[in-house]
Amino acid sequence: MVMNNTSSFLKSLVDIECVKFGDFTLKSGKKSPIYIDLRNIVSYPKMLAELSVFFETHISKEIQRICGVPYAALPMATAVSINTNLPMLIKRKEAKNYGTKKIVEGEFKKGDKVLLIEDVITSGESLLETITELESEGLAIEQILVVLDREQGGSDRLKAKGYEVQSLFTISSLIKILFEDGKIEEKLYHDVLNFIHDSQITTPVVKSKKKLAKTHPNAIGQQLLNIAHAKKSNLIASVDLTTSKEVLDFLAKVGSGICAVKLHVDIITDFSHDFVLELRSIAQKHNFLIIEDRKFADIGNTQLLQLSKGIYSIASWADMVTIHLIAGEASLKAIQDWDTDKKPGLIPIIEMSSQGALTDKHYMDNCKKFMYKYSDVLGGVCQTFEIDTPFLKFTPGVNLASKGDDKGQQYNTPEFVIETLRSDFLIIGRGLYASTQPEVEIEKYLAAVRSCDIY
Ligand code: S5P
Repeated sequence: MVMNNTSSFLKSLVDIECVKFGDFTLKSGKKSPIYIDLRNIVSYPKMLAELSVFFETHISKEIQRICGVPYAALPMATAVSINTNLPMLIKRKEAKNYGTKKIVEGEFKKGDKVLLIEDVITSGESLLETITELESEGLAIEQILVVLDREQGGSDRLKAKGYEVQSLFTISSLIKILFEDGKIEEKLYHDVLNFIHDSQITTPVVKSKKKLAKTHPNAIGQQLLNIAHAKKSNLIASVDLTTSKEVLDFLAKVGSGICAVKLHVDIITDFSHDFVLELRSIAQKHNFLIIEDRKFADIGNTQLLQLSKGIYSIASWADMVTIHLIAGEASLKAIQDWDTDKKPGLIPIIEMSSQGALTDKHYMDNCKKFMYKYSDVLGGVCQTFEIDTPFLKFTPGVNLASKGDDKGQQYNTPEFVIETLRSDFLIIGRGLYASTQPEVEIEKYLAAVRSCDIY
């Protein structure tokens, strides 16, 4: 029989160094008087069992499955599962080989009600990531139990998205008990309270598409923003398929959920004028724009020829094109100065998603020095680089089910790209077109981006 006593349990957390006091420097560079890492509990089975009893008193009757946020909460979830006989699921954390491994291990059916267990909540980022992945598998998040709330804004953030977080302990209740029991001095008690007060994580302000459209300098950019607002979608499907039929069939399935399609027209084996006509017609039907990802990277004169001539005659049908700025300002200016009836909006590639990309800070800062001067420029393709408002940030390397491929591509989740990288538009390739049911898959991406409230 496991005895349960809050005060003795919390004091034991200090004894086994899951809670430490001192002068710590956090990843952010900020100083903290307290350090919390509950992973060490695995070395103390009795405490793990005790923790499980704390959890059990809170579990809702509806729960059908238990899942721990990897890794710290996995043994906790296991202990609860054994004690309650509620079956457990494991959500993978490590990179998966594309399409070969499941993201959730264990038996379940769609709609199963899940209890999600987490050790510590700070910003709520890892909980949100796990929630998105479990929901994309059809599971319903019924209850979220956390051992310790650091009270820095994470639970409020989840609440704003409709998820209630219940915590066994809060950092202030922890230090209050430790102070009252004489385990810490009064000064330290107040230092920790002040630290909590000064460490609130503010939810990133995501730019509204409607507001941006009003100030965006480029008409095509405004059109893209208005479509995104109207369709409540900032998703751009990158269709790297190689026949006209495949491209058009795919767009018929996802067209209603995207604000633009991005093509690599030079990989389409049967490219023709008819294809362009059909493409434009489907784009009009579903109200999305067309980006040709040509990544121009030459001297001005050559770029104008590549835009207007050859079998593709890109400028005659593309609403936007991508362009590298490696050739310098004059090459960009050449397009800006090009006097023609039909000129696509320009999306410079500032920072690439691939492993080892040479687009370092020096390069990006140099792009920044001149790119905003040209009204043909809509914004930029980048990852961490910050785009100045009202220009637009486009981010590829987005995938719900994979962390990367074996050819250097690196992926982030839609939520991370919106909330942390603060991107305006997400470019999704294989995440959609490699799916056997893209019309189903796109709903998962839409649910993820819509949960970020960006319209
Ligand atoms: O940095 C970049 C820039 C681009 S435009 N990284 C990218 O992956 N892209 C393009 O986005 C790439 O050429 C491909 O068409 C798409 C990503 O496809 P996915 O299948 O990896 O999602």
